[in-house]
Amino acid sequence: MNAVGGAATPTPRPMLVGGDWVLATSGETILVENPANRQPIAAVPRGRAGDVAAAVAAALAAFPDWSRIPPRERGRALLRIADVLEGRAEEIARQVAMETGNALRTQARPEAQGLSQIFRYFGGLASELKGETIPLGDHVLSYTRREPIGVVGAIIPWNAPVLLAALKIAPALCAGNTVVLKAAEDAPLGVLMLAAICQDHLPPGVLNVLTGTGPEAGEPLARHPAVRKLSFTGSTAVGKLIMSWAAERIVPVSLELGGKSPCIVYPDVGPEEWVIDGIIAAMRFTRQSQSCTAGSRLFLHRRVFDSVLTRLAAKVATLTLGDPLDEATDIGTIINRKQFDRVCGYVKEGIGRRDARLVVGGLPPSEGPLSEGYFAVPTIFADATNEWRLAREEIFGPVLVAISWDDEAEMLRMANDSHYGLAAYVFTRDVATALRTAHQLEAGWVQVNQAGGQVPGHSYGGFKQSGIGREFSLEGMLDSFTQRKNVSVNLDLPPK
Ligand code: TXE
Repeated sequence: MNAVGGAATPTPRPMLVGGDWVLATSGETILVENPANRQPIAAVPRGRAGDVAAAVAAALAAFPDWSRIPPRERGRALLRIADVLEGRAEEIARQVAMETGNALRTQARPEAQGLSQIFRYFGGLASELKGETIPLGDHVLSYTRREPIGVVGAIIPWNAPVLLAALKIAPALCAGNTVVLKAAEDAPLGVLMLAAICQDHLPPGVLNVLTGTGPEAGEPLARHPAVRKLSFTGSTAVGKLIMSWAAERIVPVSLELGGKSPCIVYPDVGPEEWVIDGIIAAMRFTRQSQSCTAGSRLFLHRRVFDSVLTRLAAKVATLTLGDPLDEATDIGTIINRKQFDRVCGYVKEGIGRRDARLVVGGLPPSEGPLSEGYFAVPTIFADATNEWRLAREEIFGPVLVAISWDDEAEMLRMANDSHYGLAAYVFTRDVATALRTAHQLEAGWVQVNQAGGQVPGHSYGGFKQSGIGREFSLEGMLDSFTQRKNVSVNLDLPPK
């Protein structure tokens, strides 16, 4: 987000409330900037409490009918949406690349292509919204039903905007809830495209998508008394606020928050190409490491420390930064000025430490084409300790710290010494070592000898302050978006 729109702002792209495409009641707008050149690309409505109230009222009105539609019919609506998303993935990808600065080839396109998979996966799970029978004897029928919760308030960030929107919309709707989703102010455009595609296949009010800032639109949504479930992805700081508001009226909350994930390399694998590629993928360098699952603490065994770092630095230096829409670009830009300054601050701090060794990268170029956008250079500091601020705080930018180890127990202690517990990566050819390590790591999502993204079916979510609840999975839909009701029927009535 850049500024409040004035006379010269582009015509705003409206938001979705009750099946209608509307502007903010105040008429105010927010400019969306292309972070690769800092030029405005669009304006969106600056929603506030009144707009939130209208969206929640529409979702509430749509709930009785939508929740009573047989689940498989709701599932079929999601499957129809999936078919359209498949055909329009490229259009969405280009929009996401322009507003987020994520490179089209490496990030925005795979993200947009994943949307149809998510809608298909959850659409197909409609038949799994089933309950249990409890064996209490022939005279009683006791069973549970999975019922929708009501109006879901969903708030998402900008780092993978359409994917994160889909992960809330598809399971919530399949389970019979209605949704009010607030897009992130920095990346609302792809989400509005997704909303338009969904709206063509849904009754009015079932899905409502608002644009606006966190305090002005997010907070009124999270605090609205008619919202019966909160699902949030974003920073741990805002996650805590969301949870406190949920506590005020006892509504269930799912939180997908930050991370500072360990990436562990055992000495039986060294600077082999697949390991180097795995570390780069785990660090999500091609998304400027703006990922909650970034493996941003690299624990290299002392025996392979130098050899892995040398190969890693050489490979990282070959990655191409540039225009996100250029097919040759591997790495795009940081989302906005605030995040860019933050990332640069951490790089400066590393450079300023006498005990830190800069292996590759550094501060962004101050001249040339890259200086026109928020381009941060992939950076690695070696000889780090787990106590450094760079090793403890989520940087959300391409700054990796490498820590050497030789005692497994001590390495695991350090890996777990974080208030986060989202992802972890382990590289070793020894299966027993891999599984022993995976089982001891305090992380909700462990990858061994691979570092790809989540896929539908993974049970994904965090331990500790990385969050509560799971996404991407059947259990994510059932636990996050349904509530159980037990019904017990006495079958043994006395004769009349
Ligand atoms: O996140 P925010 P920001 C982390 C990462 C990053 C930091 C800041 O460390 O550096 O958070 O990013 C809405 N009430 N992650 O500032 O503020 C906001 O409008 C209600 C990790 O972008 O959490 C947006 O829609 N809502 C992360 C969403 O919350 C509020 C992804 C996320 O914004 C609000 C993003 C409020 N008071 C950042 N304030 C991940 N888990 O992947 C903001 N919002």
